[in-house]
Amino acid sequence: MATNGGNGTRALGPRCVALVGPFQSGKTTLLEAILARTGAIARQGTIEAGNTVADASKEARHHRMSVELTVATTNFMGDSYTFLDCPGSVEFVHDMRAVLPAIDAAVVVCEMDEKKIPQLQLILRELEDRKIPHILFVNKIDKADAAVRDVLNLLQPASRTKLILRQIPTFSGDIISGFVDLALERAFVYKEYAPSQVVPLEGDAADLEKTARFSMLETLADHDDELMEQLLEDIQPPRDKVFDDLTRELRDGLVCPVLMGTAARANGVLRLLKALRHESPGVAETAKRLGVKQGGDPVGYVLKTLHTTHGGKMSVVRMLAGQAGDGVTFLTGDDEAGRVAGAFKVLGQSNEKRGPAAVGETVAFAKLEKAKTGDTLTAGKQPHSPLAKVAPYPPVLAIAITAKERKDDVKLGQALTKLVEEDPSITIVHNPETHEVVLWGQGEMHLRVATERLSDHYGVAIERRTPSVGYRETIRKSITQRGRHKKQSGGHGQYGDVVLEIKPLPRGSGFTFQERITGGVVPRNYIPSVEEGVIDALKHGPLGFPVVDLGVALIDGSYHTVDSSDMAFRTAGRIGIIEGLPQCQPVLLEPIHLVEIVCPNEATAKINALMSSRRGQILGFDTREGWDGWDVVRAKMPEAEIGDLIVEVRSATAGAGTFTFKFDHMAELTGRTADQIVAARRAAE
Ligand SMILES: Nc1nc2c(ncn2[C@@H]2O[C@H](COP(=O)(O)OP(=O)(O)OP(=O)(O)O)[C@@H](O)[C@H]2O)c(=O)[nH]1
Ligand SMILES: [Mg+2]
Repeated sequence: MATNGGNGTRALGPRCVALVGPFQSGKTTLLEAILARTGAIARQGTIEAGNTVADASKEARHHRMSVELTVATTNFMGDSYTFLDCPGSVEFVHDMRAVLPAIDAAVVVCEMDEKKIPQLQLILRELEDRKIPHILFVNKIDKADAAVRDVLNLLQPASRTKLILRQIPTFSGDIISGFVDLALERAFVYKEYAPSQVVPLEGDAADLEKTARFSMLETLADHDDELMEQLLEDIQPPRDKVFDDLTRELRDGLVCPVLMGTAARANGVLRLLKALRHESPGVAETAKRLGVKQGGDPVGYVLKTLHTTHGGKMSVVRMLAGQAGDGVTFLTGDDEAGRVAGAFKVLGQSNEKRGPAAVGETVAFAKLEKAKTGDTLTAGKQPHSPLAKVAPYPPVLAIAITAKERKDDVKLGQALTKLVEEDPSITIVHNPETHEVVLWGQGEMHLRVATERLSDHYGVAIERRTPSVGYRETIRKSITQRGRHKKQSGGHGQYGDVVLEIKPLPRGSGFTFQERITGGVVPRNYIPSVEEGVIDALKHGPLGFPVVDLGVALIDGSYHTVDSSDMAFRTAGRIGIIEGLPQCQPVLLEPIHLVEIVCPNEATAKINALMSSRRGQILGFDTREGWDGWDVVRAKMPEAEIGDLIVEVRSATAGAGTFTFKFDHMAELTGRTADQIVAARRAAE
């Protein structure tokens, strides 16, 4: 570790820093400001002009939001920094979660907006759980008012880690025109697209600074007895000591510093970069946190997988030990991940071929055919134990898709494989019953972007539908039914004759078949064919759905020595069911799931009402364990109502609520809803 002019111990080596934060807080704009400030780009682009380095995909530009991770490497004061601009939308949160294990620090971009506090809380929890040092950057200060003085009171409830205000705003009239850095004890005025200018600290600002600085020091002193004594004895602590404490307590996760600025004008960006440079940890600490040893085989972690149009598959990898480049063969788990065919420096969508990546660097490796996001790679003989496991959240919304043109079926299959490789929070399920390909994802926008990508990026136009609900039908009455198949047309005839006893069985029994033939009225060898015919007919009951929970017994019948055949008895069995079931009072069955919704507790009443309005049977609610201010609501709910539930859950909870569900039982459904379902099924057929 080198020291830097007394400003604490500065970490060495290339850094990897994620920009995270609630939806639309200004992360992509901040990246733009950082890249402009550090000279990676000549001019700062804007979201509105559609010319930012991040969000360069057609989908991101179109929706004016980040829909995937953007990687950008730049240099600041002689060190290499890779910034990872993460999407803020909860629907794309997996791209953020997947990078967290291997980063040195995160900048949490947020706003002075009460409505975004629950989302901020979710993000801070992820960082706290993974012990990632993080700095809050309160953005859009250009729009803030005097309430900004109260920023800690607004933000602290979202953080379990103690927040520590590092800067206070200064005003000219009602407008925030600059800030005082409480550690440096220096006042600055903002300059548009240029470093802030130092001005004398005087007047009101000087008084406010004293108070704010004291409370910053008090927080630091919670973890430093010496500082505590100095404060009690009214001794001014040396500036170096303050910086040392800020650095240590940030790295140890004891505090979370709060800075502020206006990304759109690059205000406050230089101070943020300096805080990262001097105070945030580097790869040595990160490797230690992950248990990666230095001096042995090269080790890397896959942050993201991309399928680029020209370069093919690219794996964005943070090197945590050793160096690796072109020609290196990596292992992942017990398998070979592939051989690197080119190492690239990444700046948004542009790649620049480069030499081997040193420890700490974040680069894209081409053609690691078997590497997946989240994999731990090693260039040694033995696989490295996985550094982290980031399972995507269970999906909450589904659409059924088909290629618009049949000829694209194979292409669609290949594209889906790549889509899931790029975004593991998408799941593909083939429904054998309906032959649907069902795409499961994290929300409406997530699925929309996935389908846009299929057509724009992979060239497969698709059609989308609401996926079918797994309805079934059953019967409520027993009958005995004859099924006869007799055909006498010229030469060889067909003859099969069966008597079936059909009776309802308890819910969940499925289907049973018995034979109670006496005296060989139906010869043994034909009985399996009768059963086949019955099973075949049960695939499509009188209401149009598979029939379950019934027992069928073959009790009587007759045969013909010449005309009887397997085929004829199969048909007889089918006829028996087709003619019998309508008389058995068929009834629709719908799947009911056990749903668990988690939400901030101010939304619990709304969630309860929402569940009831969707035919949900509320089982109760509890406080969510380990989550202050959150509840979990449990209910039983028909599958049909879960379809787009997430949309309303999110709107009732400022985007923070979500749910999981699992199949519970099948329940009878009668009345108007049932009639509509049956009519729709008929129409579809
Ligand atoms: N007034 C003001 N607007 C800003 C500032 N930074 C960003 N914006 C605007 O806020 C909106 C969102 O900015 P983005 O940079 O896309 O925010 P983001 O956090 O990357 O958004 P997602 O990635 O979709 O979560 C855009 O309209 C920006 O122009 C700022 O400092 N001041
Ligand atoms: Mg963004």
